[in-house]
Amino acid sequence: MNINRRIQTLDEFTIQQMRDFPNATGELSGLLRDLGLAAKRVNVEVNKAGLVDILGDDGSINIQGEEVKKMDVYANNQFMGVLQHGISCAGIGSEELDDIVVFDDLVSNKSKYVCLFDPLDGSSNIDVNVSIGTIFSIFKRVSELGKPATKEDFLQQGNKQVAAGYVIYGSSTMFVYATRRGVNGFTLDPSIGEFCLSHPDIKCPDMGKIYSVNHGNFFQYGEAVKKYIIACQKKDNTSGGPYTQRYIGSMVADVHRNLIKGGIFMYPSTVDKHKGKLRLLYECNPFAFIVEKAGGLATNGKIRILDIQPTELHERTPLFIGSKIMMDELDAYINTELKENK
Ligand code: P6P
Repeated sequence: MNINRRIQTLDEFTIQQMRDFPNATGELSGLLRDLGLAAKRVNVEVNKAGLVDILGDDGSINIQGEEVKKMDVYANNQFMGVLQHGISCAGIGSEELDDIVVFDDLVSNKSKYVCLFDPLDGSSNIDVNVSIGTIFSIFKRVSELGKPATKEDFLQQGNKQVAAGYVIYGSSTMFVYATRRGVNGFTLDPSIGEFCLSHPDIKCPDMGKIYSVNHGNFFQYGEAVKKYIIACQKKDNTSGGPYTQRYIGSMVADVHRNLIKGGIFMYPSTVDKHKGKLRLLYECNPFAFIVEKAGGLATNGKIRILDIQPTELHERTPLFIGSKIMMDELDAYINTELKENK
């Protein structure tokens, strides 16, 4: 029977990728499939969040000092659970957990990879039905296989990631991930309960017309950032502006939109948050890896996000990420300020 194989599922795609590398052990494909399974389970609860008692706070405060939403806890447990009971991950780091969790069992200690994730980013938007997401980052271990994973496995530079991705729980639910071979997006087909390849080989347009930043912090930003934001609003700016401002306070939704349409997303340092708000390991590194693989750029205002050497699990960094030409425009303002301040 000739089956029309127009649509590839995530599982089929990861297995196909593995076939292209005969020496592949299948562990990375298995890890991605595990993440896809957890994403489907979280999606079910996110989609009915308004109907069941899973909204609101669970009463605890996480290491970030933020109220933990019940959905945060549920999502964290789903992602940690599938990875802990899988065969492809030696341990995890999570925005919701104070420290890494090393799985330390015979099977997991032989696993080649560790995973960091923000299980449900943008959770403050859960109660008002705004798109939220999961963000993940995968590293090959540097510690000895057969023994428990160590902190060094997690504190690697972002340029060492083997894969990174996100799930966006929005008007549709998408699983987008990047490896060194490129970026591919899969949309959940509820009729078969599978993520299906819908956005093959995603490229970030070199130029866009969208700038995303929290204008409420405008007077807390540095001079170069303020000048660039003003330039984005000016008619006939260098790129035929003004640009359109889009910012919904959910990183996954904001960066996903700009990745597909072109644009720049900024979370600069502020007077109150001199290292910015976003976390390096499980928010900025994965998105920097994805956007760079799609042809865009990502910096902290000085160097590539992927070149930052982490020292702490929950450290934060300023983030500028998006279309190459827009990032170069911003860079010109930053370099001018540096010259003026010399
Ligand atoms: P602000 C959500 O809490 C989050 O971590 C990101 O998803 C989002 O981009 C950012 O914070 C929004 O922060 O300070 O602009 O509300």
